[in-house]
Amino acid sequence: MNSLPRIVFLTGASSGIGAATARLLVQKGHRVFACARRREKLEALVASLPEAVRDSLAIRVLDVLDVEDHQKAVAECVERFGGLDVAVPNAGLGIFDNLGEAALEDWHTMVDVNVKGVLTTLHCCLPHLREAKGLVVNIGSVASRNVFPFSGVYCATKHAVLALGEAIRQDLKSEVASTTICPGAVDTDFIEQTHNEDLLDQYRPNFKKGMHPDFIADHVLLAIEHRGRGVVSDITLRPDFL
Ligand code: NJP
Repeated sequence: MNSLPRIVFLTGASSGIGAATARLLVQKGHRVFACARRREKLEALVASLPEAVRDSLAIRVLDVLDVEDHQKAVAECVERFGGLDVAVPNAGLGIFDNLGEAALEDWHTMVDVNVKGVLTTLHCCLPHLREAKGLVVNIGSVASRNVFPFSGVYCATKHAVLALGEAIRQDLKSEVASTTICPGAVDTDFIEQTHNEDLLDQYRPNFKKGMHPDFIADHVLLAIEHRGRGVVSDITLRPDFL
């Protein structure tokens, strides 16, 4: 891996964990190519930074499901910053409902974004990561190892993310390292994707009491800055109240 600063390709940068990660990494001297669909949120992210570090953040509208545009975005990142050392395929969502009542479309959306989107980011970034002896920081979940009621398909997608991190470790270990961060509840917009009103009323207070997204960002930074000393393979982070 190159010496500091690292060049980071980040998805899901418009809110929550992704926005917190972009903000922290840039303030710590790294360069971040930050992608998401909502341009106005990405612009607000830039505006939230001190002027002196704004050049280290590039923003790019990207739907992670658009494979061709994903390839273009990665090429633009390399062109803009001169390489790519770290991929953080953070874009993801959970739509919670009873398995017997959920819409097939919602299952497909979760699989598409949380699994196929992550795989697309990885595939597009891999040649550059291999060249840089880089790092993938996946955002798994406590749902990567457990199954919770009303979130079975979400749990299945996050099991896949953890498996992918282990696959990177096994197949690419001399070239690319992998870290999977497995958080419990984080206070972001995440729960608002659920349309089942009863579950929303039940779950919202728990997510509100969840970890601050900055706490997750701190561990993305830790994984990146420890590269070269040892690999943080996976970390589970839980809120104080659990
Ligand atoms: O949620 P939120 P988090 N193409 O809703 C983006 C995991 N996690 O920060 O496109 C591109 O604030 C969306 O951007 P936009 C979770 O599974 C969370 O909590 O503009 N981007 C937004 O930036 C996920 O993997 C908790 O709408 C797409 C971002 O994804 C990660 O943390 C617990 C997209 C979602 O930001 C970040 O989620 C846990 C698409 N098609 C794991 N679809 C938690 N919050 O409690 C969505 O264990 N995005």
